[in-house]
Order: sequence, then structure tokens, then C-alpha cells
Amino acid sequence: STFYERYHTLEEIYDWINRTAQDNPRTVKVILIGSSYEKRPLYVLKLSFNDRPNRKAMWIDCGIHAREWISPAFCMWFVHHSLSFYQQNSEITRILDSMDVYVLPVMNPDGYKYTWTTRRWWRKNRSISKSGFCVGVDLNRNFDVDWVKGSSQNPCEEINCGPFPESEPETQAVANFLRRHKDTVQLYITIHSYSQMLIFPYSYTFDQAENHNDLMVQEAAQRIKRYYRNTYTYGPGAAILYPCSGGSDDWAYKLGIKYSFTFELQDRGEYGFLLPPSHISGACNEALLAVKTVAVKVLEKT
Ligand code: 0X9
Ligand code: ZN
Repeated sequence: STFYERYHTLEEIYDWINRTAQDNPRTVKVILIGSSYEKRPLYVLKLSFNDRPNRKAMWIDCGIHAREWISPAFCMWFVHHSLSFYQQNSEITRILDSMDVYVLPVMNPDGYKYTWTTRRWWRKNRSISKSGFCVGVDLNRNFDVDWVKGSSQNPCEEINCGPFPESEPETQAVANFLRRHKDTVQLYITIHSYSQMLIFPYSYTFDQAENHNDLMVQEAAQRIKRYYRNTYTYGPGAAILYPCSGGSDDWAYKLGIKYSFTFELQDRGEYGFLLPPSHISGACNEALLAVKTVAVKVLEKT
């Protein structure tokens, strides 16, 4: 198998980030957007294939949840594909010609590290609660949108939203970066697993997003079906998954990024979080097709 068809340790991913930037000095920059609770750097790769003024941008983050290993693998796959197929694949060329792409490969490095060393099933970050009794905040409950509903204030629970909105340095780093770049970023995508879903706002309420019809990504799901014979369901999070607040997708949407998605990659429960490495290429290729379909659609609409 190739490098991209394996899961990598955090150290390997940091090395890969540096190498990717070094090998592509004209098109890839590394941006340090903050650091984790345990003081690990949060690096974003900026892919920028030309310097036309007034360029738009898209954002992809991976690894909010530590045990969802296919997610960082996807971010690496996406960057590799972009760098390899610019000017070969028409969709990726079109996207990169008109947008900068910000990629955060591991938003929760402390948790990711912990799943490699200690507990494969860990989900949250590794911040120690005030009482000192329990560890970890669910970063996807910690964003400042209707904070608390559908999550738990008990630090011992898996979906603990933290002591207050944006209490966690990982959340702050992403939120601050997107606030600074909200005038250019038109598309927000966050990669999770598993269940094969293309989710869009809202999750914190059953209200319909005002551009609901533009967000209905049936075309992406249809193309995955056609090319890869896999089924992805799509719809607003509250309706197709469960209502919950504090998620990054709803937060980005309310910040003004009108195309905002959570993609839940393979599988649908057979292996769950333990998706075997032999499934990485299939999972990433179909997710890539969804990302490209959505990005092209944003270009057409805006
Ligand atoms: O519950 C989550 O955070 C996501 N599912 S996961 O199994 N990867 O944990 C879904 C997030 C959907 N969006 C929001 N809830 N805002
Ligand atoms: Zn997740």
C-alpha cells in the first residue's frame, strides 16, 4: 500500500505537513493557528495555486474527534490529490484556480495521540476539568452556538461541551482563524466518521436553513452511488442524525459561511471507527468526489 493508504501517527503527520510544504514551496504554506491543551501545534496547510486578487477560499478540518482515524487520513488524501492532479483533473483544477484551500489535518492532536498510545476509543480533547476528576471536552460541542442543548456539562461524559463556549484552545484557534477569514471563506467542511452522511445546518434546531435547497447535496450523493456504489444520506443534522448544539458546522454557518457541511465517511457500522487501512482509498475517493461536487457548486452559485 502507498503512504496515503495507511494510518499515521501524529509525529508522522507533523513530518508530512512539513515535507509537503517544503516540496511545494510555491503552492503550499504552513500556518500555525494555535496550540492544543497539551501545547501541540495546530498547523493549517494553505494551498494557493495563483495570486489573483479577491480570491475566495474553502476550509476543511479533520480529526476533531480523536478515534475517527479516517478523518486525518482524508485531509492528507485531499492535499495529495490536489497537488498531484492540479491541471489534470478538471474539477480540482477549477476549484484550485478560483479558491485557496485551508486544510487542518488534525484539530485534536492530543486526543489523536492518546488513541495511538492509550485508548483507541477516545473521542474528546485532553483538557482536565476544574474538579480534576475527568478529562476531555467534545470539541464538536464547544463552539458558540446555542451552547449546552443536546450535549452534557458533565466533564465525565463523551459529549461534554466544556465549562463555557470556546473554552478549549483547539476551538478558539479554529474559531479565531475563521472569524479573521470569514470574508473570503465561502465553504466550510468538517470531516468525521462514521455513518456515510452529508450533513448540513442546522443541528441545534429543527428550523430550516435559509438556503436549504442549495445545501441539499443530492448530486454529491448520487455521484458517489454511481461511481462507487455506496449510499450516503444527506440532510440537516437535527433531522437526519440528532439535535445538538455547539457544533462547528452550525457555528461556521452562523458566522456567515453559507455553505457548511459535516461529512461522515465510511463505513455504516461494520468496522465503525476501526475502518481497516485497505478501505482508506475507497473511503477517501468517494469523500473527495463529494468535496469536489460541493466546491464546484459553490463556485457556480457565488
Ligand atoms: O455528533 C457529532 O459531533 C458528529 N457525529 S460523530 O459520530 N462523528 O460524533 C455529527 C455532527 C453533526 N453536526 C452537528 N451536530 N452540529
Ligand atoms: Zn466525529
